[in-house]
Amino acid sequence: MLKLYQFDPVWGIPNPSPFCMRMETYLRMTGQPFEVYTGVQYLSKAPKKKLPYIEDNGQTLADSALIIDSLKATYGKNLDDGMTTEECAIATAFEQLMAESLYWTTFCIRWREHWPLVKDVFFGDLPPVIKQILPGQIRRKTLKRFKEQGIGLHSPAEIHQMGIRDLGAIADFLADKPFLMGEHPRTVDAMTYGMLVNLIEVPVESPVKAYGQSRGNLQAYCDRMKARYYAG
Ligand SMILES: N[C@@H](CCC(=O)N[C@@H](CS)C(=O)NCC(=O)O)C(=O)O
Repeated sequence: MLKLYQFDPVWGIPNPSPFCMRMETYLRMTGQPFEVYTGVQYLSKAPKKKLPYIEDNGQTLADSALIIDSLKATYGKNLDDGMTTEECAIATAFEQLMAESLYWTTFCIRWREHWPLVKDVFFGDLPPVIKQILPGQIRRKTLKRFKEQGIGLHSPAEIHQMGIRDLGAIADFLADKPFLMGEHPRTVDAMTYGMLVNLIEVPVESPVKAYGQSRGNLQAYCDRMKARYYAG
């Protein structure tokens, strides 16, 4: 059976990583049977040193988007059947907005502005001596990466402004549709749900979260996805 490796769930949501949540949600959406293995220890075994990754039929695959492409090719189940070329292009653009823009905003807010919370949630279980050293080292590396990527060069206010712009685009496009592309849940909904939950349903306060919560259709969308794919 397909094995999914991801972080431990925290904060009462399926996963604190939008990409792990995207992967799990996609598998639930397709009805593919899978087993979940959770823990930060899987990072060192991950082929690209990031989670999620999967093992399936003797193959190890990394990167949620590439895994989804591969599963579509292997199992032939495509949630996007029937979408027009234009709809597919829009869905891809939204996936990239979330994966390449909103994701970085979210993580910058967590790691830069809410470090005590992040430290406690992600590293709270470490043995005392390691807890003194390791989290600080990881944070320094992470902040360096944010700067190299570009997002870390901006002020908190600028980052909030960018996050609100991205969230606003999602809320405006979703409007009163049940799913991002309309009546039917599509692949893009796996990323959308993973990203939105990680912004508006976590105890990480910011103007971006407040804005997301003020757009009622986003919360209603999360409730709909939860009821459909995570009930029971
Ligand atoms: N493009 C990758 C991104 C995965 C990713 O960035 N995972 C983060 C958590 S959200 C991670 O494993 N970070 C650990 C690290 O960079 O050390 C995907 O879609 O799977």
